[in-house]
Amino acid sequence: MDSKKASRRKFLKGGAAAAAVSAIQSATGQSAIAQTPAPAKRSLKDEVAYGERSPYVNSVRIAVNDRPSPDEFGLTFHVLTPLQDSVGQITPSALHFVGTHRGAIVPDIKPADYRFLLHGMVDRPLEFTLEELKRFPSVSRPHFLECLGNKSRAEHKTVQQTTGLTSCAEWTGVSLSLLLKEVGVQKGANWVVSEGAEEVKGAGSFPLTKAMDDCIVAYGQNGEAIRPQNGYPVRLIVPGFEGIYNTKWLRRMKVVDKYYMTYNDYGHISTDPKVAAFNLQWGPKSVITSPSGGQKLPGHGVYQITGLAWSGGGAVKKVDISFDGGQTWKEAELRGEAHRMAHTRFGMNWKWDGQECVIMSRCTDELGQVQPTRAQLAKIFNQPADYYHDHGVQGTDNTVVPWKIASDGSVTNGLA
Ligand SMILES: Nc1nc2c(c(=O)[nH]1)N[C@H]1C(S)=C(S)[C@@H](COP(=O)(O)O)O[C@H]1N2
Ligand SMILES: [Mo]
Repeated sequence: MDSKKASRRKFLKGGAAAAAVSAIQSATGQSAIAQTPAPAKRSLKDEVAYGERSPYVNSVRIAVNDRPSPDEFGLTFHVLTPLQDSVGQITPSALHFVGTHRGAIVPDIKPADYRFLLHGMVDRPLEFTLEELKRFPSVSRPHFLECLGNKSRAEHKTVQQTTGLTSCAEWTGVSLSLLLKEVGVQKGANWVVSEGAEEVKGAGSFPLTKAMDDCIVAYGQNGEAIRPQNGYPVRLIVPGFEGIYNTKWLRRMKVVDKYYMTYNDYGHISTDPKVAAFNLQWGPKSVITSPSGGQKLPGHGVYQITGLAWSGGGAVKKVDISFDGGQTWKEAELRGEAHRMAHTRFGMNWKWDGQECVIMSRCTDELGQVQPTRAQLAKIFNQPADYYHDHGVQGTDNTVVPWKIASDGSVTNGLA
């Protein structure tokens, strides 16, 4: 079947927009990963009470299948967001990635029993109920979360596997700084340690300057209560920092003079300056979500290259796209509001000529930080250019992910 001809016919018949739409539909339809779940039969009463997505929409999370499971939820290490199907900038709560690890089961916390204790080097330690937290003025902001484990590797087939441990939701709650003012932070305090309610507690330390800056003690996610897997009823949001600091099922925060080396802090807070530079806060990062690995372009013609960009350092300033392995770059359009520490949609109109090529995106944030390629990172650390192919990236991996488009339109991992 001559797909080039077919695509040209469509192009002539329906115009550029129709051709692009049909190309993308067929591209996502060929995703090797998404499985159609049997549409659940719900009663009309349930449908009226709480809406359900169309049975024709079958985008699903998948397990990280290359790491053994220590826990009971999902029987997997972490659960990946289907970025290949994403539109816009917000991840639906049901598709938000989930960090499930270290023996944690999803705690069942009754809202009436919930308490948050704020203590340590403070004048008046206080315990808040959920209702009390809701009596403070609320803030609502979109922020991305990203797990340190979000590292692309050559053997990953899809963008869900290379990059699916990041999501972006609108979080609603109380400014942590307001609660800290309420308890009165004492002189000499420099760090906070926060703790979750489950057995392994998910405790972690981060600097008081961050706690006083823009953190949210959140009870809302995308306009409703936080989902149990994401920390119901209350979690911490530490914008731009590694996922692990965003303590779910938040039970306690202690204001302290220096970091505690908790179980979680090992491997995250580092005294080695080379590694420390790549921890705590995410650098500028982006990935092309379509076309991406596992998809197939049905023929040459007009497409949208689209993806997501974000940075722990603030707002996305610009995104560039390269078609020649990173030698030359062309600025993409931002196709949504660039919020600070939030996924930002970018796109570019693109006419594929049917030739083999490698496409990749590069984010620049409001601080002027530029997302590196793996070769550039290797140069900084004085390693051979292909070092990270075998070793992976230490610390937070914000390196460029290339997609290779073959002349038959199939898209594969350019790191391979
Ligand atoms: N209490 C608690 N909080 C936790 C964790 C945990 O295991 N327990 N995991 C952390 C890690 S490693 C990550 S990446 C994020 C994931 O948040 P999400 O599951 O809502 O995506 O939660 C963090 N908060
Ligand atoms: Mo994580």
